[in-house]
Amino acid sequence: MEDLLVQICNAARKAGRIIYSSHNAAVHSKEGHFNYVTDADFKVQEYLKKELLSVLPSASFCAEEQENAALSDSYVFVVDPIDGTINFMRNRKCSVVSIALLEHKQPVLGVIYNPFTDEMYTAEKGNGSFCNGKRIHVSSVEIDNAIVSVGTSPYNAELSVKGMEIASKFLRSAGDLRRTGSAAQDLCDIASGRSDIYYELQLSPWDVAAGSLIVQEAGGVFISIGHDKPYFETVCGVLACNQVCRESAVRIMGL
Ligand code: LIP
Repeated sequence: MEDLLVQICNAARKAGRIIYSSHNAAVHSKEGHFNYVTDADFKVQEYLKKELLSVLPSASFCAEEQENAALSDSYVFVVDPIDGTINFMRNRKCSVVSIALLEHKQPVLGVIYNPFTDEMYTAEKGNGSFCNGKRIHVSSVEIDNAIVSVGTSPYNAELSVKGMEIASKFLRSAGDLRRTGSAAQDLCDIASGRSDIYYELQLSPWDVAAGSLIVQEAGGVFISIGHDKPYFETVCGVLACNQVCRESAVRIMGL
C-alpha cells in the first residue's frame, strides 16, 4: 500500500499543478443555486482518471464531474478534482484535490493536496495521518474555545436555514466560526488541529471520502449523519471533530 500511496500522491501533486496553472478557466452552471464547474475541473478529473487507473487497473473510478455507478465492494477511487471550485473561480487560493481509495465501501487510503499551500495530507487505514510526511493529530481544545468550521449548503435553501440555526447554537457555545468553502480542506484542518469541529448538512462522497480517513487516523471523530458508520454511497450530512468536543457537538446538532 505504501508504494500505491506514493503514486497517488504524485498524481495529486501533478493535478495540483494543473489547478495552480489554470487561469480564467471557462465556467459552466450546474443544477441548483451557486453550483458551478470549470474546464479545469474536467481537465484535472480526466488526468486523474487516466493516471489512477494506470496505477491500479483493477479499480473503478467515481468522481464529481461524471455519471457514476453504485459503489462496489472492490477497489474504487473516489475523487473530487477540485474541491472548492467556487474558491478556484474567484482566485481565493483555497481549493484542493481529494483522492480516496475505497475497499468494501470504506476508505483505505486518503490523499488531499492543496497546491496553494503545498500541503499534502495523507492517511492509510491503521497507519495514522500526515501532512507533508509529518504526523498530525486532532486538537484537544474544549467546546468553549473551539473553532467551528461551518458548511452553508448554498445550493439548498432549506439546509442553508437549518445550517445557520446550528451555526448560531455553536456561536453561543464555542469560540468562533469559520467558512472555507472546501469540505476536504475543512476535514484536513480538523485532522491537523487547526480547527476543532466541522459540520455540513449535505455533502457528496467525493467531498469527504479522503478527509474522513485523514480525520479518523488523526484521532478524530467522523460521523455520517443518520448512519452508524461512515457512509459514501450518496449525499449525506457530516460532523467531524476532536474527541473532547464530541459530546457537545452531537448535542448541539441534535444527533
Ligand atoms: C464544495 C464543498 C463545500 C460545499 C460547497 C461545494 P465543490 O465542493 O467542498 O464544503 O459547501 O457547496 O459542495 O463543489 O467545490 O467540489
